Amino acid sequence: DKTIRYIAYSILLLFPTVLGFSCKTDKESNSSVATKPNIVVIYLDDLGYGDVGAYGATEISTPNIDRLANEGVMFTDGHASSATCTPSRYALLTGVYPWRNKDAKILPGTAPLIIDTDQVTIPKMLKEQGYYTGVVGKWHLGLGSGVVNWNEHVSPGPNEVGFDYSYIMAATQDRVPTVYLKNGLVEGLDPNDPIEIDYENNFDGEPTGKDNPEMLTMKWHHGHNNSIVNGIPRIGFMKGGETAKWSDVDMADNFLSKAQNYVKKHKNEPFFLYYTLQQPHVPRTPNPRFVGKTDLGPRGDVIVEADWCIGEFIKTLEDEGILENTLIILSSDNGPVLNDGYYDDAVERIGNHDQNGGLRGGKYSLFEAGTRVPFITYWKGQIDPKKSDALISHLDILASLAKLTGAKANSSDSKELLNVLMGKSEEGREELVLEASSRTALRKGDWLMIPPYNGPAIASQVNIELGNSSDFQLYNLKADINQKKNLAWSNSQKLKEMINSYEALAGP
Ligand code: NG6
Ligand code: CA
Repeated sequence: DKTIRYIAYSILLLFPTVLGFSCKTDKESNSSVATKPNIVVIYLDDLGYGDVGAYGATEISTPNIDRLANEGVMFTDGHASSATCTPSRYALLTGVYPWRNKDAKILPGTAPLIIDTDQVTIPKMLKEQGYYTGVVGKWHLGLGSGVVNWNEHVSPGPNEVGFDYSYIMAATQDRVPTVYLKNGLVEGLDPNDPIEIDYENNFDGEPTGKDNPEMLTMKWHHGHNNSIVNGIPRIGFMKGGETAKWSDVDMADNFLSKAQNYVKKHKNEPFFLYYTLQQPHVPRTPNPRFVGKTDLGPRGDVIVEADWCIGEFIKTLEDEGILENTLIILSSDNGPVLNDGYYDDAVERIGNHDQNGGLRGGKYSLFEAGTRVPFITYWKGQIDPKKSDALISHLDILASLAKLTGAKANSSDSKELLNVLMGKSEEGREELVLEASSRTALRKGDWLMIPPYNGPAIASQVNIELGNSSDFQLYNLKADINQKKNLAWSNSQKLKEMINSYEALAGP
């Protein structure tokens, strides 16, 4: 009788599981049924196509990103909208091509917010579907609407474009102000030591990287010779705010713990988290725990650090019992660069590492390495492991998440590709306009067309081919992924077709 009770009890215990399982099968057979899993976008800064083990890196070990890639959908043709940060982040959050917005360019730390507070954004859309929404990490989409007073509540910013919670650095790690803002307020600010920021003129008597090399722990190569914070010369001038200044070597741990706390606090409601890591953007400042983890110097070490953070973050989802109910999308805002303005051995110690993964160009470039980045979707129990060659852009995340959660999104630039994100289809985009520093190019099928652009073929300081040429360029990426053979004149029919499509999409 004890045994019978035990069996009955077990059946009772099992029942919800069985129910849950049959629900799931239902869901799978009818993809139009909206669900509300947690959604996390993990966004790295300047991580290259070849910087991740799963994408071919052998000199940097990234087991945690590899796990997501190997157990989720690993896209081989996934693109950031642009080859620099601000426009890519604008496109990701709004689903709108950034070249439609003249302000979507690399922003100084004093730039106003470039997302309209009336505009649709992923967090706004998800909020309407009952999500709690948060951003932790790099912002770089501007703050305020004119001159920002950093000693008061800074607004509009992330909280005005859909985020319930924000914990951010305003711009980049190499730009002032070098402080964190929590929900619009500078964290740890002493009101008796107010912050002043200027991107043109220094404040009287303040040292600079240019004039005070003796104070530097990291040397500047180009740009980056204004105010000195923690021995590192930055872009822009800053005075005051001593107690609020961040510690560079603790930034990764700090963002991680904020992301973990966010998950713990909101695990019982559907949540959206936009977790934007600062690595491997300059200045590369690995925590001492990670120094020497690779033979590549700080650039390699901070990638290992970022991978560790991602592993810890996933562990938190696991420990809180919500990994199976969380869709993770991981990517990078633009392609890689070695020397981006500091001497940090990235070039000297590159050895056998290929940050581009064989692609031409890099950050700032219209060639493939500018925008083709690691792009992974992972959802334990819902997404089956797969390598997908579908063409997909960060632009498409908005419309796809709308479909997933039952929201309405009428952005024509953002294509609804939920089945592609879920690994159920390889029918990605037919065409995509790529952008690099306001220049655009057209991808269509296997073809890429770059119109003629003035300007240097190579950005000499960063040593990256930009894609500029006085001629049209036409590449067949299927036959020539390295973009070695310009077919513009040998295939004039194709060129004409591409020019027509380009003009229809992105022309004046
Ligand atoms: C450039 C900086 C570069 C980096 C980039 C923004 C100089 C000379 N170079 O202007 O170091 O900060 O802006 O990178 O200042 S991004 O990933 O945020 O787009
Ligand atoms: Ca970037």
